Amino acid sequence: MARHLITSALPYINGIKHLGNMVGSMLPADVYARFLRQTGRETIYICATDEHGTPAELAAKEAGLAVDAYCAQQHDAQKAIYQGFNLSFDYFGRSSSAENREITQHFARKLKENGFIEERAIRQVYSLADERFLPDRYIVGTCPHCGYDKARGDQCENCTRVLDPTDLVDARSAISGSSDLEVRETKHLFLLQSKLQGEVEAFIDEHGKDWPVLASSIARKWLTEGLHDRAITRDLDWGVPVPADTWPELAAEGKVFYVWFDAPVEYIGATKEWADQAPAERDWKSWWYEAEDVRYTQFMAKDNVPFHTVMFPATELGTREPWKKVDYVKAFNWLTYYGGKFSTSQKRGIFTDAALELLPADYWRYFLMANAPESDDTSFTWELFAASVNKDLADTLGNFVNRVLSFSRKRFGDHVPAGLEAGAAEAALGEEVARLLLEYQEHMEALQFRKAAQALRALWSAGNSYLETKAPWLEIKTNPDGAALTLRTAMNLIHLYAIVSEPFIPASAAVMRSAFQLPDDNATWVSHDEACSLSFVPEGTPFTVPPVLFAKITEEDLESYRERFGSAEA
Ligand code: B3M
Ligand code: ZN
Repeated sequence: MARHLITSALPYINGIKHLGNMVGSMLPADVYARFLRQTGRETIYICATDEHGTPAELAAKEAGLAVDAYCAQQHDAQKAIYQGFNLSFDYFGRSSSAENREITQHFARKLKENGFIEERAIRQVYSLADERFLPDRYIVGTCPHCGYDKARGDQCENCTRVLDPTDLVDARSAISGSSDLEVRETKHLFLLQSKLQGEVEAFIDEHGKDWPVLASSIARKWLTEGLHDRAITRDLDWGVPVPADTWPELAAEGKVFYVWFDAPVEYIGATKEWADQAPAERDWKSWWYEAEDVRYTQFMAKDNVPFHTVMFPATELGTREPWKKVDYVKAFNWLTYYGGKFSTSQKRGIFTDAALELLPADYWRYFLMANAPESDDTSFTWELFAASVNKDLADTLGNFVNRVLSFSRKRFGDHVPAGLEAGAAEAALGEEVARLLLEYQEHMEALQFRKAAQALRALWSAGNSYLETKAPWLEIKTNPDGAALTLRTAMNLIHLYAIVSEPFIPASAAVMRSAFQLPDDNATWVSHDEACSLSFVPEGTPFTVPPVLFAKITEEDLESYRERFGSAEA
């Protein structure tokens, strides 16, 4: 049986992520990892903060901190939020780790040995006042197209045109403001992707055919445009240094690798960080090197697809070593906020820290996954969110659990009642539940999360329909043993829900599960037969009534959310 390796795109270090980042990478990876573990597959889920590059340097500067201190602080802040969302990483690492430095440098050496990296001289802007070369983003000036006076050297934020630093009028350094700039020649390392075009194409032909169209079409588009050789070093203080044993001159000049060169390598680096915590039990290399029995699934938003399907595979292929390459790329469209972009810089939309302050993680997890932007963008609105939480979580699931347990306790005490043997209605219910469970599993195996959520919802609804039909609150008057059977059956459903809902709503699932004091509740998943017979919670099992699982979102709540976060009208 295959072992499963799962990674989600590494959240960039420069600040707290928004819900769009969450649903486009980490959350679906977590749901999938939980499902695989529950269904008995050996699985590791690895992620990390992506810490290098100019945006990290700039954000640190703005925060008035040294960049390493800034990254350490932001890493901890992000990690705490992901714990709050119940993301079950096996390891959440840092791309600035020693492990990543070592492996990234190894990759670069191998690429050079095999003729896929070469030094080239390029002309770049040098700031005499700052005594350093300036990356494009560190140069600001007036846009030649629209006249905006804070345009950056790579792009004008105002008219969105892509720029070259030499296009700017009155160019100056973003660090010191000095306009004492000159163009100098400097050497950089280039990854000769053009030489690897054919091999990457063959890789996509072989693996990409099973991927969602979103992922494979982006990969093919890039290949059709042709792979260009790419500068993979930068003049920054912060990054993986170019190894001095291989490029002494560039190392002496303080060059570091470009962030997109070392970031994907951190998937491997973080796996090594994980293993380094318990070297006796964990073998990072077995997951990545000659790992034929590993199935590797990546999660990411669509803008990250080219780097993962083309650039990183090219890097891996060029080492001429048997590094594990991605088997399946699950890519996502955008989550929008009332149809507009979530924006970190403009603080538009809902950020993950604010979301957790407002409501428990399960509300977000369920809503986001049930509405995941799989085949299209999803527009977040508070109205849709409230409707979905109130109807599915509060009315359908939460209410079922509470109603069944409190009614049974009231009439039969705090043990699962005995009553009649299961009859025709229970047999029909069992069959229906088994069928829906199979559907649910199939969608999860196929990483079709919206459909999986639909099937899960249908499972919850099946319980409600059964309860409405049997109406134990009436049955009790004429046929108490029949009412007891109904409640016992419903309690079995609650236990089943506790198990199968866990990937989506792990905290609530744990509460449901702990309602019954079963002698050995080590069930990981529900088998077909168990679903049919609905008899894992035997009569006489003690139970407690948990507090209300999901509170409804009221009109007043809605008002205050819209006011605080803005909405369509705002
Ligand atoms: N950090 C995603 C981003 O910031 C980027 C992903 C790296 S995955 C190796 O858009
Ligand atoms: Zn402009």
